[in-house]
Amino acid sequence: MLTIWGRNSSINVQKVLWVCEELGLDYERHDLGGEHGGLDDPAYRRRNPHGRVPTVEDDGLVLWESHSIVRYLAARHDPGGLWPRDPGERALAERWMDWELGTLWVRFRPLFIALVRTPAAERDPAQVERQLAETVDGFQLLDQHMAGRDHVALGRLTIADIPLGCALHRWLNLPVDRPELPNLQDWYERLQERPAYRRAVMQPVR
Ligand SMILES: N[C@@H](CCC(=O)N[C@@H](CS)C(=O)NCC(=O)O)C(=O)O
Repeated sequence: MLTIWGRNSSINVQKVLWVCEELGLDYERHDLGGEHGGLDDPAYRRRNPHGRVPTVEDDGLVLWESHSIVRYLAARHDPGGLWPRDPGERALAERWMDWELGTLWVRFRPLFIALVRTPAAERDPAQVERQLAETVDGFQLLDQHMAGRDHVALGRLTIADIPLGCALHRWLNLPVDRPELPNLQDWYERLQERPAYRRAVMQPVR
């Protein structure tokens, strides 16, 4: 049985939950982080010295870093599906995971923290404007990429869709003025047809 530690409001936990739901994996989840605390508990730190969520344990294997977990679960349970077998095809999918973590989220996270977790009186409007412009720039790139595509990479749902589909839900539910990004809107509508996406990702944005 797969064990997952992490609150389901966390974008990084949602990536793991979406894969589990998509593949019908049996798992148990323990709330941790955010209002649940527990990240500094010595027992948790022994599993995850980084002290963040998610962490998983699968048959004695302990893993943290959401994208590593997504890769592991997809490779173990869905080779040829979520996990592209061909190294070239896999690289085409993985680059979008890396782009989400290393570029898009780096821009989007500070904006998210400012708008959702910071009281309005404590926000720096000029900074928020800058963060918004950078985030819009990232989602515009993705919108252009999604023109004429049903999925982020290859012709099916793969590991590439997982982080970006999670980020998309946050973006489209953030209390902010957004430009029209029609390809992303279409993609969001298609994602919502997936029960696994609705169950794992479509949590209130907080
Ligand atoms: N790169 C890590 C980041 C993990 C991370 O920062 N998780 C956040 C939640 S999204 C966290 O643990 N925040 C502290 C908390 O929830 O209390 C990953 O992808 O797993």
